[in-house]
Amino acid sequence: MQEQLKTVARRLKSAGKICVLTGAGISKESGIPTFREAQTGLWANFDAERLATIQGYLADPPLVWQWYDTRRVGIADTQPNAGHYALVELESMIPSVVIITQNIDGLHAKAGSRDIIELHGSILKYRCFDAGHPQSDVAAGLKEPPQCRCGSMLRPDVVWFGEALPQEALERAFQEVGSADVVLVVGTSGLVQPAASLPDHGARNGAFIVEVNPEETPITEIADCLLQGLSGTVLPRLIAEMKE
Ligand code: BJW
Repeated sequence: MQEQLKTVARRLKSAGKICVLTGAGISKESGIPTFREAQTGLWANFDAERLATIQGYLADPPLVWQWYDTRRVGIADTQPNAGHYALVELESMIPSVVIITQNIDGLHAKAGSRDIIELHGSILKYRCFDAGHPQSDVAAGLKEPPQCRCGSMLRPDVVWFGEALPQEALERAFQEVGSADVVLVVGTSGLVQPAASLPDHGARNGAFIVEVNPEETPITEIADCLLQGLSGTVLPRLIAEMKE
C-alpha cells in the first residue's frame, strides 16, 4: 500500500485537474448507511421500487415522504469525516479539483469543498412534482407531502430510478472528467448508470484512474490503481504523502 500511495501521490501532485467521483462509501464513516452493502445497506432492508421510483411515490405518497423525512432529519445531524476533509485539503494543492458526487447528503459542501456537482440531487431540498418549483423551508415530521403554491405535491429533490439526472450537472461531469489528468473514484459500487460510466470516460480520454474502496468493484478492472481501504483512512494518508 505504501508504494501505491507514493505512486498515486506523485500523479496527483503533477495534475492540473483532478475529478473526484464519490459515492455512499465516503459518508459511511459519518454514520450514513450505503445502499448495496449486505445487511447494512439501505436496499438490504428497504424496497427501492417502493421508495425510490416515481411509481412508488404515486402509489403511496405518505410512505415515501416519511421515509425521506426520517433520513433527512438524520442526515442533517451528521458531520463530514476525515475523507471529506482530505478532499478539501486537496483543493489547496492542485489548480482544479472538481467533486462529482452521487451523494445527496450535502457533506462535501459542509466540509468546505467549493466545486461540487451533485448528480443525484439533494435530500435537503424539495421541488414540486408537477412543475419542479423549488422549496427549501419544509417542516420535519409531516405525515404526508405538503402542497406547493401551485397545488402540486412536494417531493424530495433527489433522482429516483428511471429518472433523468439533472442535464447541466451530467453534461458538466462528463466534460470535466474528459479533460481531467486524474479521476479519483471513492466509495461507489460503480453499478448505477450513468454515473458509473464516468471513470471509463476519463480513462478513454487519458486520465489516470484511482479507486479508493475496501472492496473491488466493476471499476477496479479499468482503474490504474486500487487503494484498498476506508476513505477516511486512505485519503488523509494520500494527502500526507503528497506533502512529503
Ligand atoms: C466504502 C466505505 C468506506 C463502504 N470508504 N468506500 C441496466 C443497465 C444499465 C442501466 C440500467 C439498467 N437497468 C436500469 C438502469 C438504469 C438505472 C441503473 O443504473 N440501475 C442499476 C442499479 C442497474 N439508473 C437510473 O435509473 C438512473 N437514471 C437513468 O438511467 O435515467 C435514464 C433516463 C434518461 C432520460 C429520461 C429518463 C430516464 C437514475 C439513478 C438514480 C439513483 N438514485 C439513488 C437514490 C438517490 C436518492 C436516495 O438516496 O434515496 O442514488 S439509488 C442509490 O445508488 C443512490 C446512489 O447515489 C446510487 C449509487 O450508489 P453508491 O453511492 O455507489 O452506493 P453503494 O451502496 O452501491 O456502494 C457503496 C460503496 O462504498 C461500496 O463499493 C462499498 O464497498 C464502499 N464503501 N464503506 C470507501 N468507508
